[in-house]
Amino acid sequence: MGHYKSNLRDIEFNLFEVLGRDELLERGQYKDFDLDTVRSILAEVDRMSRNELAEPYAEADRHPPEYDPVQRSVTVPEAFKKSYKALVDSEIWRFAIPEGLDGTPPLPRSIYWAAAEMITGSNAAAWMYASGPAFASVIWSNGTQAQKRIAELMIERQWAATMVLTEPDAGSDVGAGRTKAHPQDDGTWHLEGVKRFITAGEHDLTENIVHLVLARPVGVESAGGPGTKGLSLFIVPKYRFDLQSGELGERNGVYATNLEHKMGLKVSSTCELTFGDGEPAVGYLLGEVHDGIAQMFQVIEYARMMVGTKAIATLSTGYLNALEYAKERVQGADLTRATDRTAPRVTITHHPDVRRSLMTQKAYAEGMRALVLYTATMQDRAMDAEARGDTDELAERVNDLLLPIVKGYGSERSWVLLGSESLQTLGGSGFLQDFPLEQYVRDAKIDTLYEGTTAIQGQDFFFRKIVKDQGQAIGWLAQQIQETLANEVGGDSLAAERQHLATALEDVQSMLGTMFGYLMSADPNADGGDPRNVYKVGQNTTRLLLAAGDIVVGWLLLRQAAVASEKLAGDLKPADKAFYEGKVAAARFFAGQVLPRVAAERSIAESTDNTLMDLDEAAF
Ligand code: ST9
Ligand code: FAD
Repeated sequence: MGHYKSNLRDIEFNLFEVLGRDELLERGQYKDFDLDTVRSILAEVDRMSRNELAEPYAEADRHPPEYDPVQRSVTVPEAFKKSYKALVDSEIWRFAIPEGLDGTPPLPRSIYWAAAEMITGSNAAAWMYASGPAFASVIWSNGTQAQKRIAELMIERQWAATMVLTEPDAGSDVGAGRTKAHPQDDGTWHLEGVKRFITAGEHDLTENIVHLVLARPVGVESAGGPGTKGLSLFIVPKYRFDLQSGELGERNGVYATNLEHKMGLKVSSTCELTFGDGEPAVGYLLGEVHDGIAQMFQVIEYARMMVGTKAIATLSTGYLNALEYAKERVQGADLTRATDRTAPRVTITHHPDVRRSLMTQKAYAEGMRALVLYTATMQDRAMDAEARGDTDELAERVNDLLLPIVKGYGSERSWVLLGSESLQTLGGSGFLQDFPLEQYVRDAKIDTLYEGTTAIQGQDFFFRKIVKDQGQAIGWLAQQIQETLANEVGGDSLAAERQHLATALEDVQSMLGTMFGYLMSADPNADGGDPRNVYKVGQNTTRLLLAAGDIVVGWLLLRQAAVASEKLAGDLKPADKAFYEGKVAAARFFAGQVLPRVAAERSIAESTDNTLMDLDEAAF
């Protein structure tokens, strides 16, 4: 058995007992899937994740990919290759691509992300290397007729793919990118520049790698201007190929010129890629339109959901590993007999502080799983509307609103809790490589960084998903929470928890009001407006993101507790009884011990001034 401990029971509870995903099956576009089939898919993913995918986790960390500077190639460890092959052979990727591209009939996205949790929790790097088909679907839906053939070849020949934005001077600020694209007479483009930190930029898992590269076209009217809007998206393969047969031709002029040495997630190769140094790096403009940043955001939105899911999955397995250890580890006497030297020693689960820690981990891990799956239900709605030839604008807006919470809040809470609580539960043993916790901490840290740092998620949440959206999505979400409160979901026994949620919701709404106030007072056209007041907003965007995440998680845990309470009134098997009692306990704990902290965040937001910004840099 590998390191990974899944929680299929809780995944199914979310999907079928709380979110009603079974009701979507066997009808409409999902007519090909019934509940038994879906359960068996999840069971198989669970089995594969705990076995083949989890197996090389430590070994691939200790023997990471190697770079050959002469060949400019990267070799991935053999043990990992087996895992990668198992994942590709499982054909789970077919669920993410359109039927026209040889995908399966549509499966609700919520089921897909439930499966993704287990795969990213057991071996996230394998999931990333195996993302070629998902990338192909972006080329398929945006590409010209000829480019659709590229997408087909990517599937037929199982090519890998990458997303290529970052440059040494353009990280968060993608619009600062300087990589250029020169138009050629034959309709192709030659790319020139250096990109860095490219995940799976080079490896020996597939015969070809298709890079999706943002670059600035040169000498083209109405394209190539400053910032992100001047970027276009190019398909740049490692090897050129015959467009019909896919047979590989000459090597294209894109090379890995470095492999990074990282803190964690080491088996995922992170490369510097140099384009057009000596040989032309030939690319094709995606869809023959200069709309690069919007096209790339189709990939980014998916990747942000994936990164949040990965982080939360890691916290879940971290918690379950910590729990197993805590149930075995005997240390100290029960606190009621602490002064009695003859008192029997107990397992650490008897200590109040260990219980506090375990319940903190459980509540967050399960609450954030609910956050991922609830967000996925918005994708289900959007996909359903699309199948009817319609759009569900509200579902799309709410999905957009929740994405920075899944990614930003999910990764921050997971990474911090993995270190401060999960690893801590094991005491000194947690610091050793005998257990997976230290690797979890190292591997999960990246989730707060790539796909937009937490600061970027916070700004996206406030400026784009709330202000630019004119509060439509957040207003709807707040209304859903209000309805839970007004309908007294969970009855008398959860009244205190509802009160905590109501207070915290008010606190977040008040924070939001305060921040709107700062923003309006930054308008130079307003009476007494001072543009520097936008700094007061900037000091609070991450705070708001984290507080909003706590509200959504608190709300979803409460809804879970209400379902569990109803079940507890019936006749249950012991395992189910324990499960539902755990659900109620997690919701109570989160409401009582986490949500009250939102009041402090509100107070900090309200008292923000600009002294921090006025401080001379030398004083730091
Ligand atoms: C990275 C990869 O870190 C790490 C892991 C790799 C894993 C690989 C595996 C993943 C598999 C993926 C497979 C693909 C599958 C796809 C399946 C699909 C079904 N939402 O605000 P503005 C757009 S990669 C949507 O003015 P600035 C929008 O078009 C590196 N769109 O921004 C907008 O125009 P408009 C990741 C958004 O000030 C335009 O951008 N790097 C959103 O010019 C301009 O917007 C980062 O993530 C959004 N939320 O630029 C960079 N936001 O307004 C982080 C913007 O007219 N930095 N657009 O609609 C940022 O995000 C910055 O805020 C910035 C700022 C670059 C957007
Ligand atoms: P910077 O942008 O320099 O940020 C430094 C600090 O300043 C951060 O704390 C940030 O939050 C803060 N900051 C920056 N700007 C602002 C602002 N406007 N407001 C507030 N705070 C700000 N990129 C790809 O294109 N493709 C990939 O496949 C890919 N994979 C990656 C894999 C790994 C392992 C790593 C480490 C990175 C990867 N990246 C990839 C790049 C990644 O997306 C960037 O590292 C990330 O977007 C941050 O950019 P940066 O590192 O340049 O940090």
